[in-house]
Amino acid sequence: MDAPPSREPGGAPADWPGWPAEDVQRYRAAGYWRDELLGDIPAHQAAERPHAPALVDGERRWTYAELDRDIQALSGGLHRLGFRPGDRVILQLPNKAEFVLLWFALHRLGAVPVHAMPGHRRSEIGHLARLTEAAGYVVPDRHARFDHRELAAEIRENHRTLQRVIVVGDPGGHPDFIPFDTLYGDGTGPAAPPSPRDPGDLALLLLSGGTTGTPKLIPRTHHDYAYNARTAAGICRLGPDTVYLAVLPLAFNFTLACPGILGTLMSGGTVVIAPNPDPLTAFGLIEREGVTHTAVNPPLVPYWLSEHRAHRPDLATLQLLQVGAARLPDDLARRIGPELGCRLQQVFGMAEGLLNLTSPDDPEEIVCTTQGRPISPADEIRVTGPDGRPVPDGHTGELLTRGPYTLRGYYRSPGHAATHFTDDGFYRTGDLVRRLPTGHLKVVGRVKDQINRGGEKIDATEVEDHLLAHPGVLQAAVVAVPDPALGERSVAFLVSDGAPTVRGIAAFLRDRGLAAYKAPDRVRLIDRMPLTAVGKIDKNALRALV
Ligand code: OOB
Repeated sequence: MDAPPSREPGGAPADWPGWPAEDVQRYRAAGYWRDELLGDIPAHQAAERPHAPALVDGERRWTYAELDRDIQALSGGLHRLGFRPGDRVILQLPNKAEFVLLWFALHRLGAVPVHAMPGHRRSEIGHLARLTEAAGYVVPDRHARFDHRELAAEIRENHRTLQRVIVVGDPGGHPDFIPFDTLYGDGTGPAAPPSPRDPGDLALLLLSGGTTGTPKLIPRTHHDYAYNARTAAGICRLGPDTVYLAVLPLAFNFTLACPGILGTLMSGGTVVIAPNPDPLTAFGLIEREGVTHTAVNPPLVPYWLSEHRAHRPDLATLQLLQVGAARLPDDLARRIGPELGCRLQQVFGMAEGLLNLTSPDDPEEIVCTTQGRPISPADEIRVTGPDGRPVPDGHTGELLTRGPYTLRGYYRSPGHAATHFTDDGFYRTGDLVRRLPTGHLKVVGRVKDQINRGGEKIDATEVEDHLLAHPGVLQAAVVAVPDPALGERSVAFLVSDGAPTVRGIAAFLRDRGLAAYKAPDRVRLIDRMPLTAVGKIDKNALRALV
């Protein structure tokens, strides 16, 4: 049976299954797990290289000593507000330095950041608040023409445990919301008492792309997350000279730890934050800051190539462009090196753990046509056919995995154990892959009921459940269809006694508090749903209609 890894309030053993005791021992003995606490990373670097540049956001800059000082002060402020070790705190911030500062300050205190994306709304945040019994919620004042304070007020109203709202910016008409800047105090107050956390404890909660209607939470420990970031940093050869540009959302596991922000800071390098994913913004920052590494998703690649052609920026410092989160077409992959003058690295990862990277040493053909191979020698891979038996290399099957940074079960969700995990602890990724004899994986499809809209994952069941609440909708099915720009788009097939439009449906889903990116791109009305032999909605038949 799984050994409980934690006795802390944030990671009570009943909340999530950890790794079995023999695996814990094995991962520690092999040196994968090194008893690191994520909150200690800035302090370690501040001792080693206090004056080296750590973080850049626009005109604001922090050396490691300054970063560590600010994190200490913030942790003291959080403690004075009443946050305690093990408390879960929902962090919903756009790409700003405050995300990094607060993330580490929460760790210093021993609190657990719960990652929300900037686009999440009442439905998603309410679910996070309920499931985690979060003690706090951190929001920007306004972002992307949305007033997050209004949402925060509504969430707090409906969730007893969630009393403290921290606003980065202007708290507006909410006098009891806490302005971020006041957390520093006068800068001389004591830091939070040393965190009593164990590296095996719950460190953060990531939101899964989901396939079962309600978004699931992924427990990540200090041990496994630090290992994830450190190993990826090694493969990408990060060091003190690395300048990493964070283009994708900071809350995304890819940007944070693959190797991203954590891998860079663990290596003594500099993190530069891009306020938006616009290629011209990125080019400007690459030139100004001498960026060496960055990461984007496949839909951004054509924009990078065309803007590069049009503006001819000087990208001489850029060594590696990581592309992942959705399938990068081979032909697009082949253009990156010659046109941008940097190396491509394909990244096939998942919030649940397993991370695959192509290596700077891989032949060009492998880099352009595979999604990499597992970063750890302890990653166990199975590729299985519909009968659950392993298929030979080169054949398509579902990817199953187990290892030192892949979860053994979701947070507070024992009911999902049987569907998402095998009896011996392998996670069923729902991805269809082919494995080459070299161990590299090609992602060729998926068995999970999900739409990958340019890297943003949409759980079909979650959207269908909301659609069925529409008074005019009798039956609903959401499917992915190929799209030249995003890779995939979502189409909702509806049996309806009205004539709902894309806009009408989007407004309806928005009123229900669903993130806007989950609204179907197209709506098709049909007379009746095609059914399979066992009476389930036949999504293959629906896809064939498009
Ligand atoms: C990343 O994480 P998630 O949790 O948003 O999504 C994971 C899923 C995978 O199971 C797979 O279906 C898909 O996204 N995916 C890819 C892919 N990378 C992810 N499908 C095809 N090709 C790829 N290169 O998306 C994520 C996490 C860490 C690093 C990078 C991506």
